[in-house]
Amino acid sequence: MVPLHKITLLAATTALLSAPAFAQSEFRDCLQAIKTEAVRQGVPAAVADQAFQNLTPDQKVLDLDSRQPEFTLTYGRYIGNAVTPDRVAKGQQKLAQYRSLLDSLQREYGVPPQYLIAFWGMETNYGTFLGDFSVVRSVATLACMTKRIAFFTNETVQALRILATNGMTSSQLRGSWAGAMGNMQFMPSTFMKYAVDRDGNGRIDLWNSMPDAFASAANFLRGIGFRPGLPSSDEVFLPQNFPLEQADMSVEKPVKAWAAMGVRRAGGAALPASDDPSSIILPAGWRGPAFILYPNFKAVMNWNRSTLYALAVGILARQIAGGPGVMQAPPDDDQPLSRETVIEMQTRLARLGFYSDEPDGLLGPKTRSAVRMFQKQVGLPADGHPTPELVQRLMQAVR
Ligand SMILES: [Ca+2]
Repeated sequence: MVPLHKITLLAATTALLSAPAFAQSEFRDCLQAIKTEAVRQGVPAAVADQAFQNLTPDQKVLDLDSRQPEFTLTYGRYIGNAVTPDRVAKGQQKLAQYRSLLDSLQREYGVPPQYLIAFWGMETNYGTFLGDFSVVRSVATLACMTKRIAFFTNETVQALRILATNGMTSSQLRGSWAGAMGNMQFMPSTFMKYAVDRDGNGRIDLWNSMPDAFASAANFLRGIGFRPGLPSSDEVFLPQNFPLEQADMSVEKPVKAWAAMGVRRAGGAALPASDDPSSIILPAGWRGPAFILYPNFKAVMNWNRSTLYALAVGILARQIAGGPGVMQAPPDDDQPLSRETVIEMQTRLARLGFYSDEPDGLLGPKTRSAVRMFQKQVGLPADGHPTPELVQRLMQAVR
């Protein structure tokens, strides 16, 4: 069944496009403004004209863009889908296949081979899903027909720069519906800033050249802060008396300080003797696994803002390199919450004075921190993780 709010959104978009003459002339004006900026950045006018010739907005892109997740992602479900035995096995094969290239990239860029393979697996399932949308059309549609004007205007300008500098036609520039391209799903701006021609044929080809794709990913990771040293994260065991309110990304301590509190690596080994700043998180609550996040976790989050994505990269990389999987299972009764439930929860947390933002249905750090305050107030373990039981208890406590 299509939920009501989606019907409304679809109706709104359709209404917008049923005034085609109006929409089309607005779209042409928008493209003209993008072309002006592209020319200012050195793109030949002819390249922009060729790319924008007969270009129309892509309704499919707008439909995909207006889709909102109806449920929160649980750690268990996300990691279960992202780190499958098949993905680990394929990753190990790919690691062996590209070993010498990846070793030389590690020497140059400081990024371990298993991370490049893990990103490849996460982004496109090792090159299986590259996306077949026209990137110029996608990013121009998003620039001209959504509210993220500045971001996608720049992406469109950068896409035109790729055409101009890399000798491509716009029909060759294919990617995901939101403009991410090639084996590593680079946005046009990332391509222009970080992509490199590793195989030396004079063109950057992130679709067909694995040397180009891997070297570009390594260069990007180094650019966004990945440094040789500790991995991005490790699974840990917490001592019995661990103060749960410190399991939060905003609480940073030297690795040694966590070790002194009794935190150990999962399995019982000591944490690395390091002064690097680090945090502990409990992505499925206190009954699930705990992770320590090292500085490289932030670099991985600069690639993708999702904490679960970044955890998945670390877990996958470890297993691809032959390491163990996660030892502690998530609680099997952990349920995704609907957007509406999260909004109800936020509204009630606001009435208690624990939450002050606009209720948005998203489980971000502020909502988790508000949940923690409620848990403390009613004497529950303060892990900031909303289970269905907690939501029920909150609904009963606040009306
Ligand atoms: Ca090349």
